[in-house]
Amino acid sequence: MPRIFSGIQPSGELHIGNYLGAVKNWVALQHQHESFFCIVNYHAITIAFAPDELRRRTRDMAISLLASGLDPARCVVFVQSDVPEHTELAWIFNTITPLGELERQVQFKDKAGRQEQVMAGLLNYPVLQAADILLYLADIVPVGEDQVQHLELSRVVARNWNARFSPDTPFFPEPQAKLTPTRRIAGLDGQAKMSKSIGNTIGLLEPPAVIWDKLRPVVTDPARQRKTDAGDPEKCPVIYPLHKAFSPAETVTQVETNCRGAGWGCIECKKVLHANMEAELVPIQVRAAELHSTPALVDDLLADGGRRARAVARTTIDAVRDRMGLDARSVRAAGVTP
Ligand code: AQP
Repeated sequence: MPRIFSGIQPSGELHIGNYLGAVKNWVALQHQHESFFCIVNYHAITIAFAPDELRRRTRDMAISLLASGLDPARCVVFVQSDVPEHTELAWIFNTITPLGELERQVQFKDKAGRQEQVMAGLLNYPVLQAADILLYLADIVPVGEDQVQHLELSRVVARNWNARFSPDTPFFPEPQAKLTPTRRIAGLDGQAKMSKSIGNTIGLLEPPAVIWDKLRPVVTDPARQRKTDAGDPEKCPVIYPLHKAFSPAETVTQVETNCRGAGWGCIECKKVLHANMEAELVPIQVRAAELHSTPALVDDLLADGGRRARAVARTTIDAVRDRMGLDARSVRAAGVTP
């Protein structure tokens, strides 16, 4: 059974871009694969953060993932810092990753441009990501489109390490990205991707009234100045893609007809979307509220996930150390007392 791994940063509230681009896919895939889903708090500290807030957001992220449908009986849900092998493997991979590969990563250039001072951790972010994935020897990585370049780097890392330390039979698989039909959800500004750090998001757990306040002013096809103007759904950057994600196929067809034929105004169209979003999100919000009232249960689930993940990670690291001459056994074999 191919193994899958994916991660999400506890850098803010889980938003519908994360949900549609990644998490919804994880929920479906957990039934078909041995699956590891990680809250990547070591990634989240590559930009400014407050420790107490990070702690709270880590548990909140776990609640959102569990409420979305990740089932610890079917998959491993855990926190990255509970498995120290992630940083150990990342260091090893840093020694075989050319600097130029990191400097040309689009996400690095984008995030670095928004920082006053750029730390080395931001540059090395994709190396840690390669370690996250390869530690579990994962073949498939369900992610949004923004992560495709990082995945390419993970393949380069796997290839470089295999060529050097396991040339006859590749030890690490070269993981493949698995995208959803909603691989890139635009933010409420209609331009940048929806992103926690930009703040152009709709949170998965935001009450329907708040979601409506956010949807109402969202830009639609600029050619539609009045309700009677015909529009083009393809030029509607936020609402039409969200209809495709949340509304049934027959509603999407109605949206297309009523936009092109000026049958519905944009507010009417947004109301239909809002109702369909409410139908999908409210049950998740109810489950999240229940989990919020039992924080000890959530912590126990994460601790158990950490133990299960660590057992797998340990096996990989032992094999890596062995092949690289880093294990105590090889030191002893050379006649040196450690
Ligand atoms: N707008 C998006 N559309 C589709 N997929 C998205 N993802 C993120 N934004 C969108 C996918 O969600 C998963 C988890 O993302 P992450 O939080 O680990 O990192 P990110 O991509 O950097 O997400 P954000 O919201 O933009 O966080 P910040 O602002 O903290 O960096 C990934 O699979 C991602 O592709």
